[in-house]
Amino acid sequence: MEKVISIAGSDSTGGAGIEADLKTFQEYGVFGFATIASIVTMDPQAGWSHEVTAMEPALVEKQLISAFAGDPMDALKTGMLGNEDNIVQAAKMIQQQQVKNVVIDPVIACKGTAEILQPKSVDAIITHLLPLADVVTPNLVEAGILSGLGDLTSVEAMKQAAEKIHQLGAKYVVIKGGHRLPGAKAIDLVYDGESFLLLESEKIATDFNHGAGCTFSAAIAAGLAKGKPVVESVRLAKAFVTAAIKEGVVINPYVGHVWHGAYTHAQSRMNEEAPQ
Ligand code: PXL
Repeated sequence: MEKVISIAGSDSTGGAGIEADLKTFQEYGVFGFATIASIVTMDPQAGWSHEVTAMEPALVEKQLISAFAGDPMDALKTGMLGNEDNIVQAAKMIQQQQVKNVVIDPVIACKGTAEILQPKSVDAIITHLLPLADVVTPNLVEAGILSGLGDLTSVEAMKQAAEKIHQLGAKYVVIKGGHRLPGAKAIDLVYDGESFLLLESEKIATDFNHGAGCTFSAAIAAGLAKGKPVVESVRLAKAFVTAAIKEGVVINPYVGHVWHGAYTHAQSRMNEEAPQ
């Protein structure tokens, strides 16, 4: 069975982060491993603002050593790593283990807070992780920060950002235009250093899409682990996350999550009677 590891933050509400990744891996039928690098908490008393608490790098390293004790992983993805040391730690393990199919979700900004990583950590993502990335999956804000181009408001600007980010070492750059890009379509741009591919879908009118970014990159990693080529993995991940957004779930008065089981109709599973 294929094995995939997520090195990311925990979201106790179950929508984003490690929780999203493991649910997605399970839906893809690959075996999910995890290393918790940070814990993201949200405050209902303060407008659901997000706070990131990084785990101790030594504890991150111990988790990684545990996870990598067996046969090689078939894919790896990173998410909210919390600080510079944990970014370096993740990069060290990827290199030591010569991990293939590395998907870097450069989590810098999420909806709850415009920027949740310090500039030093952003530099560390650029220096240590992008050169190891088979695929990097920034949203529009993150692509603007990583490329140094700032606000991206058109497909043309996304293309320029993709070129810059590719120069930083990522083999495939997948920029998620999402709901932020003006216009009726949700446009993702895929760039492999030679040509641009635009993947378009209708924008879905919903506020219940927390976890979409994590789910998308986890789905790409799972597709790669199953031996699918990058572009096919991205296309399948887009279909997977689009279904998950369409069936978003209200969680509390502040947030609604994507439903990771939508694509596979997971809610209709395990309804049979127990064997006698
Ligand atoms: O969407 C970015 C993100 C990543 N990882 C974790 C999160 C969030 C946003 O809330 O909680 C754990």
